[in-house]
Amino acid sequence: MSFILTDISNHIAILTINRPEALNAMNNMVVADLVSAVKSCIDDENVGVIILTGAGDKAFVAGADIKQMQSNGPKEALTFGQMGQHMTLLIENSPKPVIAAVNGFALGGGCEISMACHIRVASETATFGQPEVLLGILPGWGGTQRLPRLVSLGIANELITTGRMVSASEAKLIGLVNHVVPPNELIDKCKEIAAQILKNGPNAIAKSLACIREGFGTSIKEGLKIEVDLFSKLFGTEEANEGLSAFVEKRKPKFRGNA
Ligand code: DAK
Repeated sequence: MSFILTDISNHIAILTINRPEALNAMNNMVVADLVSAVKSCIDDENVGVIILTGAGDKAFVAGADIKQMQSNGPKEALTFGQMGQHMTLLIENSPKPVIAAVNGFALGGGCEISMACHIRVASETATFGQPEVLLGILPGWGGTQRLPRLVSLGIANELITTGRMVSASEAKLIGLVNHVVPPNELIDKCKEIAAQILKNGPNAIAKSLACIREGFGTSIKEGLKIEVDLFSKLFGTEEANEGLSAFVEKRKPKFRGNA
């Protein structure tokens, strides 16, 4: 049995991390199951957008499994760290947008998973934090790298060195999340964003994400090179022909099935 529940409809895959009794804490098996579920969605032509959430109403993911880590030596920690980094890179590099529906605690590895997603929508009850230093460790699934890129250096320095948790409204204020909504509207809000995305060309979406990801942090000159390269590659494709012709013919483009 997998720790990840998968529900696919209307080209949207909802992946639910299902270990509510431990606030969806990530052990080796949960990480492996999430990797496999995300890979299946990436390979599934019927999926255009992935929504990632946690089971229950308390937690998105309360972090890596502290009970498992307690018995880890450096060798096991290295394997676990590499598995986690592979998981977060798989999400970040997904050609299909991944939306984090943060329904409660997103702490440590949980905050890091949400930051690897392309878009974050939080329930009003969500809480974010990188409390690793309280445990004598540090954020090891990309927190030290992605948090400063999302919220600025000074705020990341404070949040990581104090381990202070922030509410959903503060997360919105510092740019950590895109939207904050009441708990019962969380999945609908994510689906609404997904539906808007699904109207657009899948290849254009994938290449846009690649430009943003690969250009970010490089010089503007390097970033523009990446952009013009991927931009020009879209021309002559069936998808761009359809989008451009639809405009000229004053009709809606049809990029995928009946979406
Ligand atoms: N791991 C394991 N179990 C957890 C857990 C976690 N992270 N968080 C909660 N649980 C379990 C609790 O132990 C409890 O289980 P039982 O005692 O009932 O068996 C159950 O979930 C319910 O939790 P609480 O009873 O504590 O619930 P409360 O509402 O009172 O408190 C809380 C909720 C979220 C404030 C509290 O549970 C809490 O502080 N949890 C820990 C949060 C945390 O510190 N998260 C960061 C973990 S460190 C690595 C790279 C990355 C990482 C590790 C290695 N390498 C490169 C090697 C990542 C590290 C982390 O994420």
